[in-house]
Order: sequence, then C-alpha cells, then structure tokens
Amino acid sequence: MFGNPGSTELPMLRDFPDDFRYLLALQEAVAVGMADGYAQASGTVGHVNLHTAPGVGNGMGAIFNAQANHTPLLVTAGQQVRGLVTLQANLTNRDATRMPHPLVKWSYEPPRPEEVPLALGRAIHLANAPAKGPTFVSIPMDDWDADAPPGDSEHVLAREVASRQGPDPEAIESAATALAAASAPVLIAGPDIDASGAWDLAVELAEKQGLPVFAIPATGGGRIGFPEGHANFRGVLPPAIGPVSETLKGHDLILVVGSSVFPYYPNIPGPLLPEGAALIQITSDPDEAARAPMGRAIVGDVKLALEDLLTRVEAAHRDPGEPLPEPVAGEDADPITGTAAMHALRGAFPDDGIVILEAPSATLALRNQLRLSRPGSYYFGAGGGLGFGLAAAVGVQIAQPDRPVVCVVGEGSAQYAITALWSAVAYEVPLTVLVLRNSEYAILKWFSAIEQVEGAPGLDLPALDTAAVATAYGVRSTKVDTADELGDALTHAIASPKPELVEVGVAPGMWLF
Ligand SMILES: Cc1ncc(C[n+]2csc(CCOP(=O)(O)OP(=O)(O)O)c2C)c(N)n1
Repeated sequence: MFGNPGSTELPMLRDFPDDFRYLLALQEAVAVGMADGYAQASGTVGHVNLHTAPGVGNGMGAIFNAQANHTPLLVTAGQQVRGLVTLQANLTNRDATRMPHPLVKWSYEPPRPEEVPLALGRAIHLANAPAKGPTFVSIPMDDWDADAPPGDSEHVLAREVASRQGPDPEAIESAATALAAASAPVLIAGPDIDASGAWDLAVELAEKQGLPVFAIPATGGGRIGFPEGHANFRGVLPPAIGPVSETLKGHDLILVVGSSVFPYYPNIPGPLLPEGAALIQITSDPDEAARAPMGRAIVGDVKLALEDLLTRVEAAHRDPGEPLPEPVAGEDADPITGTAAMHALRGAFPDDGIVILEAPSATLALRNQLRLSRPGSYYFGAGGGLGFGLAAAVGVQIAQPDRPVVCVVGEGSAQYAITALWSAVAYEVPLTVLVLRNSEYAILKWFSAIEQVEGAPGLDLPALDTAAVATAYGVRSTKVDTADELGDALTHAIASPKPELVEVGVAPGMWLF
C-alpha cells in the first residue's frame, strides 16, 4: 500500500497487518505515481490510499496518467464518519464518488460499512479486467469499527477472477488472410504487447512474416512492445496524423497491436492512412477499438490474439528492409547535446536495466540511442502529465529489486514529483536518477514554434539546482558537464546500492537521434 495518510485514514491503518507494507509518499501525486510504477512492473494490482478530498485532488493528475497507462490500480480514500457527512463536518468529501469520476473505471462509496470488503474486492477485480485501469473506493472512517457479516471477508479474500478474454477466432482468421494477401504489411507495436506478456510472440510474428516494425508514437506509449535493437525494427512513429501516414506510405496493410490508433499529438493534419492501405488493430480495450477513426479492430487479450494469429499464418519470405544504423554520439558541443548525453547513458546502461523516461526534449534521443530490447524495460507516462517519472521509478525499482532502474528526467519534470526522492531514501531504493539540465522548458519552446506562438512567458528555468535539492532529501548527487564525466558518474551510480542522482548540463534544443 502506497499512500499519504490523514486523520480520516488512520482508522484504516490501525493495527497494520504484518503481511502488508506501507510506503509513505510525501504528496499524493507521488503516492499514485509510485503505485502506478509498482503495479506495472510487478504485474499486480497496485493500491494507493489517499487523504479524503484534498488528497484525491492532489492525486488526480497521476490517476489520469494511470488511466492512460492501463495500470490496474485500486485507489482508496478516507471519508468523514457517516454521521457527519450531511452536516459537512471538516474533511467531508462532499461528492466523493464524482470527484475522480472520468479518470477511473468505477467510483464507489459502499452504502453500509459491512460492504467495504466486497467493494474493495470488486474494485480490485475490475481494475485488473481489460481494459485495465484505476478504480476508486471512498471509505468513511467509522466503517473500520464495524464487522463484516461472518464469512463474507473470507469469501472475498478467496475469490479469483480470470479476466483475460480471447478474440473472435473468425476475426483473427480474417486478419491472417489479409496478412497472407498483403504485399507490404507492417507491424505497429504498442504498449499492451509488453503488459500482456506477448513480447516473444510479437517477435515471432515479425520474423515469420518478414514484417518491418514501428513503435507507436513515443508521446503516447507507456511501454515498448518490440525490441528496438531487432533487425526488423524501423523506428518510432511520429506522433501526428499527417506524418504517421507519410511514414507508412507504401504499406498496404498496417497491423497495430496493443495500442490505440493512434495516440496523436500535436495536430498536424493529413490523410489518416496512406493511399491504398488497410488497417487492422488488435487491442484488449473496447474503447480503443471503438474510437479509432479508421480500420478494422479486433478486441481481445493481445497475447491470446497473437498466439491464435501465429497458428493461422504461414512463413512469408518478405524483406523487412535495412536495419537501423548504429547510434552515434553526434557533434561535440559545450554544453553537450541531449544526443551525446543519451549516448553516454547507452555506454553505461546494463543489459538488464530499466528506464523510466520523462525528459521531453530527449525522448526520441533516448529511444534511438538505447534501443531497449528486453521486455519490461521501459515506462513512460502515456497521459503526458509530468510527475510520473520520478514517482513511478521508485515503484518500479521496488517491484524489480534485481534490475537496475534509471530514471531519465528533465529538470523541469523532476520538480512535479521531487519528494519521491525522500521515499527512495527512506525505503533504500537503489534507483539512479539522471537529470538533464537545460535551464528551460525546451519542449514548450519547440511547441511555441509549431503553434506559431511568440513571446510566451514562463518557459525559462534559471538557477534551478536539482542536485542540491536531492542532497537535501538525502540522495547522493553529482554534477557533471562532459560526456566522459557523465558516463563515469552513471556507471558508479548504477552500481551503487543506494539512490543516486547525476545532473548533467545539456544544450537547449530538441534531440531526435
Ligand atoms: C502536470 C503537467 N504540467 C505541465 C505540463 C506541460 N509541460 C509539458 S513538457 C513541460 C516542460 C518539461 O521541462 P523539462 O522537464 O525541463 O524538459 P525539457 O522540455 O527541457 O526537455 C511542461 C511544463 C505537463 N505535461 N504536465
């Protein structure tokens, strides 16, 4: 249980059981982000407990991210005692279930204290059902004094819900037929390939069919669905409508697996599909299927769908094209470029490392330099709400204690969840944080040009000393300037059994390679 407690939650925490662990975050958005990272990296339902209305309010941006990430998450919050809600005593959440409403799959306050266990069970199973996402239960604080009817809790605890749903076999058969008939099909790999455990199947399909593979646009993909060092990998799709269809020109069948179609941003209009192309989407999320603006969709668990599809397609001898060139460090500069910084990270990055990324102007540089190629190695806030990075990195490292975790974060982004550093120290989480300091909101300056906005205030971050702040939280921090220093500092930090932070100055700009 991740959380930040208040008086309305204390009764829930009374006699805290030995077989649970409570991990304190100093602000609710951080508690939710930690639980999100933990849930995704452990493959279980995460639990975060928030402080009545203001705690839920603080957590909502992070719940938005969890929804976009398809993270199975139970969010609970305390509430005033039942007898004081109507007169609205202090800390009453006056409309508890409506508050997080559009961000959760189910929002509930049990009508009677006796129903709390069943409500929690329902919320957990629903969070874990496709499409996975957060659910919310508000619990009046005096409910913890009541007993559930004899036997009820035992039944709730013993329940299991097998919620994977297979796809329509006829639809998979017609996808197989379309693949066989296509002359230049392409696979677009989405985050739910990784989340559903279908990584090897996606590789098998690409190899068997000779498919070139793109990753979905980086801004909307919370996980990587295909090894980016694989010979069939062609790169990350650009994020906007026109450029996506431009990139996919020449393909007659676009098979999108485990993603929405597509997480577009910003608005660069164009045709939805290249001339003559058909699109088939496989997704576990009925809403992703329904809202796609073009193509055919098959709803079902991605792993089950790929297993089925693989039994129905023959090997095809297509040429997936030339592998991507090896990444290069690029030009020398002072301060170093974002590309050079990511190249230095590449040199220090262990094979089994995990990246949590929230460095907007270096997002593509990291993807292109690191070419992450193992499952469960990449987490990104698909909702776009800053604050996911540092918080989720703590949760991921707790879930994956044996894999080195590196959080790559812009100095602006780091501030939204900076208190996560305290939790990393308090719970001895041996995370490495790489802060890219360019003294501005670089991505917003880039967007200003695209949106033809001149003279916008509030885009500079002079004199923001993240390393000093980290030191105050008890994190050993190092500041470096050159690529060599960065490589050495990262190697040391990644090997350290404690949380470490490395801050490097980088030139402002957008770093694409
Ligand atoms: C919660 C939230 N508030 C504001 C934004 C808008 N926003 C997007 S990127 C960005 C700047 C990020 O700055 P930094 O981390 O320093 O990265 P850089 O752009 O310099 O690479 C901001 C403020 C957001 N995405 N989320």
